[in-house]
Amino acid sequence: MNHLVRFFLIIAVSSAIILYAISSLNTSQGYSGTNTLTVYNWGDYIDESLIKKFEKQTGIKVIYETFDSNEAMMTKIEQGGTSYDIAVPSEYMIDKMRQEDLLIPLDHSKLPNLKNIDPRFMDLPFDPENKYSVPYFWGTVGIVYNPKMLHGKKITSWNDLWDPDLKNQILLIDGAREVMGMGLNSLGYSLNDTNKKHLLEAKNKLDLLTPNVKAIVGDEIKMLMANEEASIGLVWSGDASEIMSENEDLDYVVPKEGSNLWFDNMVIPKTAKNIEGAHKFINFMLDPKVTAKNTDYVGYSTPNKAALKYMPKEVVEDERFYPTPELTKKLEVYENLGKRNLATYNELFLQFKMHRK
Ligand code: SPD
Repeated sequence: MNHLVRFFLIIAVSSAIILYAISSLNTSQGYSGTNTLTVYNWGDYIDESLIKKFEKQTGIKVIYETFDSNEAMMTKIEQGGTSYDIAVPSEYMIDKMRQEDLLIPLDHSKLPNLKNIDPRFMDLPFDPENKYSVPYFWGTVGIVYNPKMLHGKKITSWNDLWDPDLKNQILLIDGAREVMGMGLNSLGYSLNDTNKKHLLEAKNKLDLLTPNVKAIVGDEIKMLMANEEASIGLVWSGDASEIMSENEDLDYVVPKEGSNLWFDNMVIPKTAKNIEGAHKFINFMLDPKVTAKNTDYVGYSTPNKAALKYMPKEVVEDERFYPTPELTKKLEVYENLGKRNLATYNELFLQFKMHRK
């Protein structure tokens, strides 16, 4: 045998051994390359014991990754480096992904548990007939506050936050649309305003809030508010509910000028490799008992009507977190404003963050 043939033989045998070792390692853990499922979700947004339960029930191994904003999620999906099988964007990003052909249509025959969703959360403008998305959680944006630290002062308006007595007292979630939205709403403008003059006015007004802003943070806002590190927080309603379960002194309000009503839905991105498994995962998450357990853990509001009977009455009857349809009608859902306008929101938010430094 000449040297070259021997060389290629050695390479072939070593590759076969390595491939065999990898595949037996996976098999010994109960999964193979084809029955893994990569789930991309917001941080702190699932009861992880349910992932274990799903793995046990289906034999599918879940690889779980998290993001902290719609924009970060979108960038990762567009880059296409990871084969995400499930993602959980909010409504305006679903609209954008759908328009950019980044989503796979759902096979509703594989989602019998879809019947559990309250029709109020189905067929919404960002995804007519739920062709691409299934409701996961929903809520509002508002202010969580600590009346004890505020010496009984009540918060009812966005403009209350500009009170000079609140120096270094406010925490903001790190979201461009949420923070810019607060500036816009406080001036009486829409959350979907694209008028450059109004956007700049909102950003300038936010700059004036700077002395009161202690920090702009991610999920740690829950721990900081519960531990009374600040007296006011701009938060998503589910985080407020979680904070208030840790510290009963706090309260949550949707300001009188109006605010945002949002929906986070499960989708199957174009990057998916396990479309069958993705449908199984979505259907599993829609099971009423699974949803009730997930909702209890996460603290956000569920759109799953069938799950409500497995949840504490005081939770589902709390109108701060399950606002009535009359109330939600007064709130605004973020629209997909297009690449240019979204970039303007992000840029102005960044400038506001820099202004603080
Ligand atoms: N920690 C989970 C946060 C999920 C918040 N999603 C709300 C998005 C509103 N656009």
